[in-house]
Amino acid sequence: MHEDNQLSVAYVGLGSNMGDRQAYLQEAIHMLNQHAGTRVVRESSIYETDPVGYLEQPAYLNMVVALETIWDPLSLLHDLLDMELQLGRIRTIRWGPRTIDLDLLLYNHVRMDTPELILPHPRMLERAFVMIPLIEIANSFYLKELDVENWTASKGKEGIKIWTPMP
Ligand code: GSY
Repeated sequence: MHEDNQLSVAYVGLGSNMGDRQAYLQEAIHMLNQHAGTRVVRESSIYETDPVGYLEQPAYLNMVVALETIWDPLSLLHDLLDMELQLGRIRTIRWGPRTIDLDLLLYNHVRMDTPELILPHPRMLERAFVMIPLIEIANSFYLKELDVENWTASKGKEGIKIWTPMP
């Protein structure tokens, strides 16, 4: 828990490309809200995105949520890893398919670099599937140090589209 009991703001990236992808995203949001001391305060749209990195895998659904939490960054990270396990995430191929991926992207204005956790997330600026939903919901206060204007000008939205479930 945070020493001063203050609420912190964290942004978490969600991704799924196995099974009922939307149900995994919804279940993850439910688990975050059920977790004592944490609540989801904003949700981006859901995007369907072409796989990045390891290409021989199905398309992902990606989104970003904003949390208010009493937990410090490492406790929150451990809780996210725990939720991934509960949702059936098995780490086989490093960049391979997964039921759910929960990435801690930003935590207040914290900058840290430890073997366990790097903040802001070290690869987020290379990933349109993170940045597009993040920019949709993030308070500019949390983005200003990330040179987002430059990012928006230089990157396309190729392979990323708003996802609408089949009726
Ligand atoms: O980093 C998260 C897992 N992941 C993703 C993802 O969430 N979305 C897309 N589009 N490609 C990805 N490649 C990996 S690994």
